[in-house]
Amino acid sequence: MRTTLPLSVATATLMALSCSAGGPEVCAGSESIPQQTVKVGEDLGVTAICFEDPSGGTLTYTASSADVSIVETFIRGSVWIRGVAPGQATVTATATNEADKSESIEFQVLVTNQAPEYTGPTEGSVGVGRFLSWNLNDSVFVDTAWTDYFVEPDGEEMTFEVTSNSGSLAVRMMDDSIASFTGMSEGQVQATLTATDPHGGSGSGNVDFTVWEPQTIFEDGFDNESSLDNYEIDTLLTMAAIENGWLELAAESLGFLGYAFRDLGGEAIDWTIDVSLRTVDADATSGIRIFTGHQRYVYYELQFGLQDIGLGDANFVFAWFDRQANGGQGGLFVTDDTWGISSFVEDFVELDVSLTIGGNRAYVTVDGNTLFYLGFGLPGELAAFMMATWLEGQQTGLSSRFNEVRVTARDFADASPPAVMRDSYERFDFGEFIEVKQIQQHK
Ligand SMILES: [Ca+2]
Ligand SMILES: [Ca+2]
Repeated sequence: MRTTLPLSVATATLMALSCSAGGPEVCAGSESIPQQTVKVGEDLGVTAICFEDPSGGTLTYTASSADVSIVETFIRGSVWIRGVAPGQATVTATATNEADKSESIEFQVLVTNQAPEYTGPTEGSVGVGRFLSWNLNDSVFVDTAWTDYFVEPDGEEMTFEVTSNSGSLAVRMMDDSIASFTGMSEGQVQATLTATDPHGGSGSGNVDFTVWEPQTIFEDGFDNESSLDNYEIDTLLTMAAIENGWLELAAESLGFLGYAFRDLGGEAIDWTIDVSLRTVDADATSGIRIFTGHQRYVYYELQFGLQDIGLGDANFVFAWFDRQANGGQGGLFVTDDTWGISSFVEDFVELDVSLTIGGNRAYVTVDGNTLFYLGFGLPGELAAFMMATWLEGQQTGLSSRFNEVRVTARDFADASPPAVMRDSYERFDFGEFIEVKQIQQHK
């Protein structure tokens, strides 16, 4: 009677036959190598591999991976593996003797998946009616250092989700990676951010949000003549008048602004300035300057109306003044995002403009549309502001108009900070800030 060998025995017999005749052999007891487990980026020497040469000669080793996108092999005396991406692949280790005879053995490698981990901020705040957006693929400044929102140890793509445990904070993903948070009503809210990798591994982090009610620091609808008493106006440079609920500012001197300046006598923190404005003359532009009280970044400027800013044509521009630029002469700076031609601004008659700075971001909306949004590390205080008319051509006496202005903020600190601001513009001559400056691209 004929006996049929079990398949495994038959295979082993065949292998032994094909690889005999004086070649290297797998050590007795090492015929089966257990699955090896590594993480992405981890190196592991496969100590279970054992070959011997019956003739006692020297063996050299090689190894290959069936899928180098998952695991790579290399030789460091013996066979080593390195995890490349989560998954499973077969590795073949081969020993060759001096007579060029070889023997191989296969084993499985599992590159384990590591889930994303939340490393971003654990606290946030936003005012009612205001918003924040976080790019979760990006990093964020927390306390004293930059940190990623999420770390993906395997370097894989993540998909994101955001939830909120209260209607006080509306949340949503605006695109693949940008989470937005909008304050709806005062309260303490927990938002949860989750990232998931392609293998379904996920990690979450909770962010405790304070949704605060902005307080009105200053507002003026220009309803009567006495409004003018609220502002410092240089009558050599500016003709100011109030008519039908509008403040009109005509610029009387080339190279200077026509302006109405208001010192708040304190510092607004985490603030928004809302202003509705219009240009009257095509060769004049209209906008606001915000004085920060900071010695170096003295003011921010937001201007509307068609003009050539030196870098190109723009119908809006937001810039900041850096006193240390240009060898100490100071200069105005923009980024790509903060100037240009916007359809929201084109052919405007009256614009409702809102500029918000604080909490490491700055953004502008016009008529409810977001003009730009920036992660922003410059000073977040508002100590004073001016509404202004800029002349673009060679004609003086041109004007723009303002329907109302309102400053709202999370906090208002009176006392010492404005003295710093006073110092910053009095000591260095206030006139420095009412000249028209050339605008530069921030690098
Ligand atoms: Ca992963
Ligand atoms: Ca008005």
